[in-house]
Amino acid sequence: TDPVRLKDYRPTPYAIRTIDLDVRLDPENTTVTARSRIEPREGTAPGTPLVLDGDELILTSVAIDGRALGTADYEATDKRLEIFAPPAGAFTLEVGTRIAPAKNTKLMGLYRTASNYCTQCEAEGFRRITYFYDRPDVLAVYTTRIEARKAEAPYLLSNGNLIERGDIAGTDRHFAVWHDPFPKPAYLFALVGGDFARISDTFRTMSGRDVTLEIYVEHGREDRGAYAMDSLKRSMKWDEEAFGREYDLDIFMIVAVSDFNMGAMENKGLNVFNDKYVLAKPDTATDQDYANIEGVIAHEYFHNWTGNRITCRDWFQLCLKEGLTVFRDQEFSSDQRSRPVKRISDVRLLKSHQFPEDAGPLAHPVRPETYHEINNFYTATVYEKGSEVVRMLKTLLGAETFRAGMDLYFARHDGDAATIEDFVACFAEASGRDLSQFMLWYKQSGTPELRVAQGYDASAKRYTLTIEQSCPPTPGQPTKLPMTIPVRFGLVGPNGADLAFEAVSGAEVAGDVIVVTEPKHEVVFEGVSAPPVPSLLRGFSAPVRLALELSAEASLFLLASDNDPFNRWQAAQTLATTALIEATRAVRAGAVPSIDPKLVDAFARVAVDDKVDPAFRALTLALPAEADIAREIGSDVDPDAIFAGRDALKKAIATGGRTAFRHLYESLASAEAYSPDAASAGRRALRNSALDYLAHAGETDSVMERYRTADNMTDRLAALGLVVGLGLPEAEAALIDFYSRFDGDGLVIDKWFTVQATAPLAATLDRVRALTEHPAFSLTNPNRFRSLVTAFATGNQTQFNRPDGAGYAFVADHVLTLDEINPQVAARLLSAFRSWRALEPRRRAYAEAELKRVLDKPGLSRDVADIANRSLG
Ligand code: BAL
Ligand code: ZN
Repeated sequence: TDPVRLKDYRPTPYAIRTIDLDVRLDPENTTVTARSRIEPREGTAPGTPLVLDGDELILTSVAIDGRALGTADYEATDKRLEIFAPPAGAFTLEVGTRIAPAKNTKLMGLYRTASNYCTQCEAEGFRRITYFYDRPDVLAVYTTRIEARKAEAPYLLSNGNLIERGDIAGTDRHFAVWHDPFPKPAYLFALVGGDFARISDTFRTMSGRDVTLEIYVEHGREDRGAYAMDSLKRSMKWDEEAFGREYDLDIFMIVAVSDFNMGAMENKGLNVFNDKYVLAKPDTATDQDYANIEGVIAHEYFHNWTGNRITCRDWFQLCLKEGLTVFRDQEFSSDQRSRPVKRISDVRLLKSHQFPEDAGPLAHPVRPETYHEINNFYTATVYEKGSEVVRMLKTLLGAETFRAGMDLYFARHDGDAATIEDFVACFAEASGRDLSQFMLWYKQSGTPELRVAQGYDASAKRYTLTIEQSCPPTPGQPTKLPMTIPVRFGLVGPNGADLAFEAVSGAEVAGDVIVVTEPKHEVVFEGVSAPPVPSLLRGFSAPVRLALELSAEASLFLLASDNDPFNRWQAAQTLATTALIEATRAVRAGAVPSIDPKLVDAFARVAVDDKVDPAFRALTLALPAEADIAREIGSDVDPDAIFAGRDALKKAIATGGRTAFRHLYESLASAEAYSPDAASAGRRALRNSALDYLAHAGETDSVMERYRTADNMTDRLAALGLVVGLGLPEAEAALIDFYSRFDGDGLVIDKWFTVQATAPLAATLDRVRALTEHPAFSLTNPNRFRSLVTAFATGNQTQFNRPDGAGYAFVADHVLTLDEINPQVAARLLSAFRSWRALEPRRRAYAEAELKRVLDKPGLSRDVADIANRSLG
């Protein structure tokens, strides 16, 4: 089939101004009546057909202005409804449809979760509820009446404000009517009906309005909602302070559900959440869970302005709301926690998820120009790289001008369905800069590379940086144009302070940012008193790869002395990466890797440097992941060799730093009650890192003791991960103990599945296969499925990439099975193959054969077919 193309964008011939929905909930037979006020747009010729989207709908009635249409007046399939000749001028269309939420396993549209009803409409789910213009540039005012049996659904919720509710006399049913005054696209519609526990609070906005806040959770989980509520209130306040954005309805609701394809959804006034991003208490949620909850609550709330008040013209503009909103939630978390620690965590995520995407067959621009299935574009590129692009705008323009550009964007486009051009134009106007070259960040895929060489002329006190940019070919884009790349930098002098310079030429340098725009710059600094060590890309000021030959001494110096914390962390990563590539090479050559004692010593010193924030130390001690090393190696990858090389480095650091780690582990013991704040979480992370190294030095006694005495999930899970991952003799007993403690608690059992699925052991595949038969596993619940099968495919480099191909076959089997149930989650699983071309020939052949086997299956969903096609393309 033909793809959808950005260049083919046309507005609809008709506008839909209002829609009144009447939804009568029933598991097998829900009826939906949609009454829409429709008018032709300017220039639409009278009699132009009205063509609405649908998906798996049963049409029961169509009427215009109160008159039922005859079968000669329209054509209905389960994919579309065409009214051949609508009246000239405005008219009211009434469409009746029937749906079966209990049979909806795709979890798009209206579906069942536990014994409740909920909806997911982004991107194209509303068409599974009624026939409509299911696209983001059709903005209507929604009034929603919901009716259900009172016992089945005591709560009936939708977008906006509640305007009426009551019992239906003489029946066991009741109803509620919600009205959302803000025009919105269909993807932001939501409806929930069910029985929940409710947590309530209020927030007073900056203009003094009181907003009711409600979080709905499964009965019995009331004690797990406090952190989400607290995060919500902090988000609301932060958006007022940081961006001047105030909430606009009288009520803001969050509903936590256990069956959800995505993380959460920003429906106007009624966010629906995967419950893993709402529910937390210390003995069931890790510090990472708490941080994720804070971030996702903030993200969905921030969408109220960046996404809802200003939405996207078409799905190609997805990054307009997603990249920007990720940027906003990252800034929020930075302000709530530690900025450097947050930055490092975000860059780790970018490098481990987005860089591989950009380097493989699924690479696409931040704003793609074609798609077959939009669900497959909710990617790290659109989200995380999209956020980096916004961050670069701020770096280039400065904080004040950036804020002025945002203010202009909100003022000018409130109520619009906008484009990336609209967004960037606001910053061009606020700054007076020409941002046309900057637009390439939205259009060109692939990770640019900066090649840097340096020279110092002592007699002239002149320092030169030669900077060359390039970008590798990516699907559909064999050649690239040079981009605008902000390089934040410092010239670090012998005492660790940045050296001053008297003049600079060869590139625009604004403050501490070199603005790279040409294929090659010779940046000449005059009046530099001593040979510096360059600290480039401070704070990771651009999402690029940096190729700069620095000696180990220079990297060690930066690790100890750079005043930019990000680049101190980066220096450790660079040192470790170099060592890991070497070690991997040695393993493949059949040799024993030799590890530089200076590196070991540097890691041990970082571990016990009390002047440094524990969270930062923990991040510095975390070696690059196997997938990161694979990406650095780039081709002919042997995951077993990478694992062995990494294990050798880890053991060398563990053994060499044993005393330091023992000291650290003991000195960080705490008698305090658990608190999820960033400082306490940092101490736990560092202590668990010390435990990890001790275990790798063979001191495994501490691990089981840690498991038994843990008083919170962070510590218990860290210990369980080590016991199982190292295949210690106590593993089985620990797994049985863990299961029995948390039996019936789905989100915790997910952790139990993941620990087993990600163990780098030869027996893992058989175990995972057996666990798919476990009563707690489920093909229909996305969290359960992902915690086992997707975790195996994406979190277990050696076992997914088994040399016999059995890991690939297992995953492909599950892609095919799940495709018939939930294509979106199946397609996501298949993208685990995205780096297959970089593998050594034998594994590559097995992976390719499995991708082909998937593609050859008749009746494949568009979601899975698209990933399979592009992966092989
Ligand atoms: N809009 C889909 C979920 C999210 O990014 O917030
Ligand atoms: Zn989002």
